[in-house]
Parts: sequence; C-alpha cells; structure tokens
Amino acid sequence: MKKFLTRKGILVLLLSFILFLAACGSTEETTKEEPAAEDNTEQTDEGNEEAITEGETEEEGSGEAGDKLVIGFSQVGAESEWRTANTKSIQDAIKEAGHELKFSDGQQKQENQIKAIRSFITQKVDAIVFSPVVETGFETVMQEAKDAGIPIFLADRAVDAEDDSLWVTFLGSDFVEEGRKAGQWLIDEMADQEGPINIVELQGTVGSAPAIDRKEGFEEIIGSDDKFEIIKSQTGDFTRAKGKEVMEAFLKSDGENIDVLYAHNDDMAIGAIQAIEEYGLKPAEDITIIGVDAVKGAFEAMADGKMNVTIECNPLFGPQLVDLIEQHFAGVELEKRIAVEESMYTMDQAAELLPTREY
Ligand code: GYE
Repeated sequence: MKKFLTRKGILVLLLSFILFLAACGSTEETTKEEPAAEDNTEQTDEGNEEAITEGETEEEGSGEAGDKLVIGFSQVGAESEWRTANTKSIQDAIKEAGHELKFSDGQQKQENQIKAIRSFITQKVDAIVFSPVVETGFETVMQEAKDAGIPIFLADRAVDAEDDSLWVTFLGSDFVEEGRKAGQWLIDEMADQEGPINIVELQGTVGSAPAIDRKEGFEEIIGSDDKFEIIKSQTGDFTRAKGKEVMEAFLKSDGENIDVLYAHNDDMAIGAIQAIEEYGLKPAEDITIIGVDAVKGAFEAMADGKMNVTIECNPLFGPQLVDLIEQHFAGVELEKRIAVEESMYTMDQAAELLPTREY
C-alpha cells in the first residue's frame, strides 16, 4: 500500500477530503430545509414504497406558480408494457420540469396505494398524482388529502365517487370508446361471416376502470348483432402470465369452439397467444385476436401474423400531466375530465409502424 502514497497521491487524497467536506455541507443544508427527506428512501414490505427524489433538493416546493413542486405519485404497479411506459413518461416529465418526485409502486394493491397517499400527506407534498388500481374505496384517503389542502390529479384511471371535488382533474383515455372500437372492428371484420361467433374475453383487473369500461363499450357494440356471443369471460389481471393461464382454461373447456379472443390489454393477448400455440391452434387464423394498448409487443405479434388488431391507449401523457399540474398552481381552472387522443392499428400496418413505436 505504502508505495502508492506518492506526493501526487497525497494531493489527490487531500482534494477528495475537501470535496467530501463540501458535499457534507450541502447535504446538511438540504436536510435542514427539507423535513421529508428522510422518508425519501423509505421502503416498506407491502408497498414497495421507494420514494425517489428527482432533481435538486435544495428547497421544498411551496406550491406557488412557477415554483419547484414536490409531487407524490402513487402508481398502480408494473403489470404491463403499457404501465412501464406510463411510469417512465410521468417520471421523466416531472424530472424534466425541475420538480421533485416521490414515487410509490402500489403493486396492484389498493391498501398499498392508500398507505402511499397517507405517507405523501404526512410528507406535506404539494400535489399528488394518483392512478387508482380500482374505482371504489379511495374516498376516505382522498378526503384526507383534500383536508390537508393537497390537490389530487387522477392519471390514467378514474375513481367512482360522488364528490368530484376530491380531485382537480382526471387525465386519461376513454376506455369505453376503446371497447367500442374493438367491437366495431369485429363487426366489420366478420360482416360476411355467419353466426354463432363465439368470443372469449380476458378482462383486466376486477373493479378497475379500464376493465369495467372496455367490457361495457365492447358489449354495447356487439350487442347490436346476436350472432356474437361472449361464451367465457374471466380476469387475467392485465398480466401475460395470467392471460396465458386463463386462456389455457378457456381452451380446455371450449377449444375449437372459440372464434375470437377479446383481451382488455395486449399483455394478456400475448400470454394467450402462447397458450393457443401450445394447444395446437393458430393464433390470428383459428382464433381472431383483439388487444388494447398498442404496445410494441402487440406490433411484433401482428407483424408475425399472430394477432389481428390492437386499439391504442396512449400511456405517454407525462408532459401533458405536468403541464396541467403547473396550470393548476398558476391559478387556471381545469376541466374535470381531460382525454388522451388515440387510434387503432391492424396487422397490415404493423411491420411498417413497428420501428417508430415509442412504447
Ligand atoms: O391498458 C393495461 C394496464 O390503466 C389503461 O392498465 C391502463 C391499463 C392498460 O395494466 O395494460
């Protein structure tokens, strides 16, 4: 070791020590002005509550227009490709705007999200971004945030609550419309086909806004023609693994009788495609496959000729969301409901569009 302690070595050591002292000084300052700092790295078993602090931490946002804000974000989980893209979009947008982020992954559990929101209230964040895993049962904790004077911005999923003063605005897709688009595509696609056309449905998370609404919109449209029948409908919780598992069960009971699979998201459709292939049928040929989200994985499946259509649900609304939060703090009165724009893509467009897909 000794031979490394040359004059240059001593100089480097000295410099490092000076730098270390300087760093300690600034940390001290940060902690002084930011009482919530110690909670930033808090990890809980249940909630995977790792509040990430992004950007500078020198001053706590005061919630005034133009100021740096402290934003708590309670996300649903990490169940799908869509969710991963959505989390990144929101995290990046908050960071790029120079605000501070406290992030909590709810792991698809309501109790984790309630805990996270309570923790944001205790930490006195300026605003809460909240994607509720299910529609009901959040009123109490939302009221607590309101009582503490902390505005809630619903992102992606809605709550089913009487009192709409519990949130500032809801920015998200029109899931009923997505269900309608799926139904209309099927009606057009099967216009010349005689009934009965047997559909199996893979629902999203039970009680979640997209599962409820995508079912409703789809049924509303296919209900106009009684050659269509949903013969099985079960939840696959928006995941590939569950989608595959439930599709295996559908195939076991109904096998060759299944004409169409309507999956409430692409991940479940992709899981189901695997089950269909393992069962010995051809996805997209023997069974028509409809997904929702338009994630890259669906484009790949469509380009491979294994999936017929995906209805777009755009997760990249982080910048729009941050803009709305800033508008609110600048005193702008926001609409209660703001929609994200989206489209629909079929198999024949997949190969061309795949390279440009952002999620
Ligand atoms: O479609 C699905 C995700 O809430 C719109 O949640 C979102 C849905 C999305 O798990 O893939």
